[in-house]
Amino acid sequence: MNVLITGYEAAPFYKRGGLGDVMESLPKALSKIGVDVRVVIPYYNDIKKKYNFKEEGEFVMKFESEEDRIGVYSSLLPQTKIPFYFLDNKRHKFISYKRGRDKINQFASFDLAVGHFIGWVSEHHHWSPDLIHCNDWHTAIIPLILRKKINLSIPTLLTIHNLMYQGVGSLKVLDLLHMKDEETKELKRDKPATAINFLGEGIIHATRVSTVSPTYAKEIEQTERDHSLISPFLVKREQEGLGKDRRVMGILNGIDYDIWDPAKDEFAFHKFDINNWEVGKKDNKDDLLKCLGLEDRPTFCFVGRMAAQKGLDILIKTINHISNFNVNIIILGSGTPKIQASVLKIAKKFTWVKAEVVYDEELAHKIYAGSDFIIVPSRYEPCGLIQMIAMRYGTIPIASDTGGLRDSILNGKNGFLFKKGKSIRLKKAIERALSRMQNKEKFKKMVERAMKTDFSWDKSAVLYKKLYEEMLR
Ligand code: NHF
Repeated sequence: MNVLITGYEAAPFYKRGGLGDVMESLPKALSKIGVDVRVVIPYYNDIKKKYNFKEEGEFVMKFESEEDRIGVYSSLLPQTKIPFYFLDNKRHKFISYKRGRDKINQFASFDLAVGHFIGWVSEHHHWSPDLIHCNDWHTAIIPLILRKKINLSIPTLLTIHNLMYQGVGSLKVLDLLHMKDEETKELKRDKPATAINFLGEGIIHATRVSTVSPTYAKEIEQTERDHSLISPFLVKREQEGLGKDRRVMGILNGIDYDIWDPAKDEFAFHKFDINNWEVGKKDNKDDLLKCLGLEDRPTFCFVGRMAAQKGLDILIKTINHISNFNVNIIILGSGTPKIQASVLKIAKKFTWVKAEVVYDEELAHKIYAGSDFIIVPSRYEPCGLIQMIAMRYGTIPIASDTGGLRDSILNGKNGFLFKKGKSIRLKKAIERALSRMQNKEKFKKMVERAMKTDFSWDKSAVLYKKLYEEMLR
């Protein structure tokens, strides 16, 4: 089975978030179980500067009023035989925009390029995909382009990693794609005539839609259906399913145990495993606290993007109410200036709170290895990777009861869940955690259970393979 996976980013070549990790680890795991998988992403200037791959060839496509030349570059994913392709629009370079209108046009052009690339790769590399796996809004109009523009009937899977980002822009982008009016009038119906929602079009046109945890799949179908921008598309998919399986399927992400393994971690102060974790964690904690100038106390951490989704406001509120708890809080991450400023403010207020407002991979490893607990107060969480990583390092998660957090944490067994959005509930969960820590035997069991929980990609890859097979039947 040949599968072409596409999306905005893929580690190790270009990584900005959790999707980047998935686009590296899932192909690896799929390839181990016999799926012939290849990946295609934009050839951003950042990738070009770092790797400067050799050009394999080019093709031409019409976008706007011009003929665009698209260069094809490629490399194998390190330590594998999996080909990764990079497409370069020679007139309008693919840039890693943070936000903005131009992003809509850029990804329309990239998605069109992927459509044409399917022909290029089968002609030049004698490999034709049986199925295209798109990820998030950036590549969500590929199913539409394949059906209405390129005339290719290949099954498509759209995986939603975060429903909040939908790629909403002017409907004019369809003119740039040269999609004739009669082809698009279906899209214009029932919608503000000027807007296109990339993720929404993906939901309507993809053969199957999935997301990154079973609970988030339910949340998309139940909660979002009623009150979000995306609901008309979900309803339309349901009503006009045309024989497609209409449910949003949820497959939990995994983590890459080649990268996240305390026994091999070069960044941690000390390596350890399930057999010597008590000594290992203590040594890591001692060095971590010394390096941050903190006293020896129960230590809670937060690692992640400082975005509204991640619920740092809830954590900050809670911190103000636990100053008599005699604990340490370590916060690591970067993001929106406003959230960063409030994190720095709370760290200034209490000596037992330390904040590092940077993206620092090495320090993240040290924090996972040296903390007792990790707090994950997300307002919503499609899957979440940090709770799984922390568990592997024997660091107990205290997380909002939502999305993939609910699917990966067994409340009271290998972590704690609290009602999302409520600082008072977080405070109570911290109390529960501290009292569990005092009961040495029970706490030991909990840590060992957490370390042993299997979050390997192997399990999830089998589910994806099954889904692909179903789609090809
Ligand atoms: O794990 C990768 C990641 C998820 O919950 C995470 C998120 C973005 O919000 O699937 O995508």
